[in-house]
Amino acid sequence: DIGDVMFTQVPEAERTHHASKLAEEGSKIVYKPHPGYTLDNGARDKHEQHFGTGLLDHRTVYCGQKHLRALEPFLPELRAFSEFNHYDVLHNIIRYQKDIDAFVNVIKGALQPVSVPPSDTYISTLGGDGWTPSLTDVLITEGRNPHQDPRVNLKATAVTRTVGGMATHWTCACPMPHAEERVNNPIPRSELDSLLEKAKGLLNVHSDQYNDSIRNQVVRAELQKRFPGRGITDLPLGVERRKDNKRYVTWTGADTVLKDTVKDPRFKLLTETRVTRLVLNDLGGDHAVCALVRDLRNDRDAIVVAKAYVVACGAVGTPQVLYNSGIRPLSLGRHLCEQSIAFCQIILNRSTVEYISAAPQFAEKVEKHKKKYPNDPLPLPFDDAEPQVMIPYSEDFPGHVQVHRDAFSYGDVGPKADPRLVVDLRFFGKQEVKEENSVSFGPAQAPLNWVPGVTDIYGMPQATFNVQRSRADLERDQRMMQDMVTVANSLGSFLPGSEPQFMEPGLALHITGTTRIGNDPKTSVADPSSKVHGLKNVWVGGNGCIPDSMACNPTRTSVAIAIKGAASVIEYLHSLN
Ligand code: G3F
Repeated sequence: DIGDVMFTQVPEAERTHHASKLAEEGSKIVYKPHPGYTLDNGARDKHEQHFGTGLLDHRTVYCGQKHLRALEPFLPELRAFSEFNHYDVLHNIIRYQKDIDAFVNVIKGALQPVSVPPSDTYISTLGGDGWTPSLTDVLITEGRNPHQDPRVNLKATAVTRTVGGMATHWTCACPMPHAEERVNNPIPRSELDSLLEKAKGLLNVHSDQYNDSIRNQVVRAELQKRFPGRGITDLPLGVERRKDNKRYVTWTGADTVLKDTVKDPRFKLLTETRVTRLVLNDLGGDHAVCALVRDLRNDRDAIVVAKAYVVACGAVGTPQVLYNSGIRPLSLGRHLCEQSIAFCQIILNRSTVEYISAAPQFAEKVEKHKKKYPNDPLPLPFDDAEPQVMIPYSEDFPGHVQVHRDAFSYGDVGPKADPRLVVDLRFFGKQEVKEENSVSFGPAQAPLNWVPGVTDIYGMPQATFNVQRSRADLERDQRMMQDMVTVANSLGSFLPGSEPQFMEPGLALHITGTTRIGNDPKTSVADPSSKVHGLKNVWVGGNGCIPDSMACNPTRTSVAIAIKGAASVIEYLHSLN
């Protein structure tokens, strides 16, 4: 069994090249559906030409034992592609660029909730004799968490378990953090500035890729006129318009950041693998000697021996792996912050539509559209890019605001309205840094009625949240909601069903602080270089490293911190020689 070989997103030329070689060898290729992937028609036709039959609308190529010999000479190359392509940012797929609402389902499918209290399994309407838990039963349903008090849960927190992680579907928003969002960061100011600049480069951040969009221009101009002095600009995004077709963009993801790195023979990717724990040396426990990993396909354990270890499994997964490794500094999982989200969608004002029809700067595009679609009542070309506008964090309005279209796991429009007129408003609020706001994994920090034998669905210690918004947080949220209503009303009317609302806690997916960096081992997990306090060769990475409360999207800050961390790994490796 050679396993699956993926052609996903292999450049067209190379894809057909391999395809024809394989066809010459007379091997028969059977395609098997792969969730979330579709081929655009062009690629599909080419495949059909080469293989004649057997193509479904997906990209995975399967071949059985008897074709192994024919394939053998190409396997190393195909495997290399296969590993590389697991990383792809899924919204680079044309299907989702054409229909952003369809992408909501991809995100929903990718997100796996973290702590689901068993109370959610009570079925109050279950009549008859079906089994339902009694008051005294403690429910140990696989993956559910009897320790989770729903009142302090981050119910919408979720993780993406795939190579490339959340980067396979993230929004790519990369604003610069405001000074108030980096007060606890132990990295000196000017150094952090230059790291943030480097992060911008790695993430390919641009603020001008939506300049040509009519909607972007009118929304931005309207907001700038109504709210002068708030620094309204285009949203900095990890994105670039494609050179060969300006209609589409390339979003940044692990694939664009790592580029050729993955082709380095020293790079090995273990998919479908759980990192169980790091194993520390017996004497003193001051360094890791190996990582214990489990191949989830056959439940076989293996050890990985390295000189340096970096745990970067997300803001919940990283402290989870450390906890399971017996690395449990006081601050682990604590000082957790998550953002509140106020959300609504509006339909643009009539006057805005009239303005677009009459504005000379849009005349050429509008004329062209009218000519092609004389019955369309709207003056907006179907391929006009969505608005991507930001109201940045400020002392007076300490929230991060995105005025855009982003079908995240919510906010699809479907047949409700003409999507060209819909604008989403997302306001992200901070949370005070409090030690007691936490995610915990086991008895050391567990409540008294601790139930043993509870693990997450992967057999790891179950994450339990204890997060509350303080009075100051709630008052700030209230002001933020008021601000959102004012801003929304300036642009249009609320889309029924998407009226102003606070979203479920955790939905921002921006947890910070759980493995925070700092100089004091009592209040942080790692030093300013992300090296875990007290350990010589273990580093952490990801949003958990951020020691501050942030309103804006944390990725750029995490990447900045990680660049410094990477330099310290290199320095450590050199010191061994
Ligand atoms: C998006 O619009 C933001 O840009 C993300 F950062 C955020 O995680 C998401 O919404 C959550 O709803």
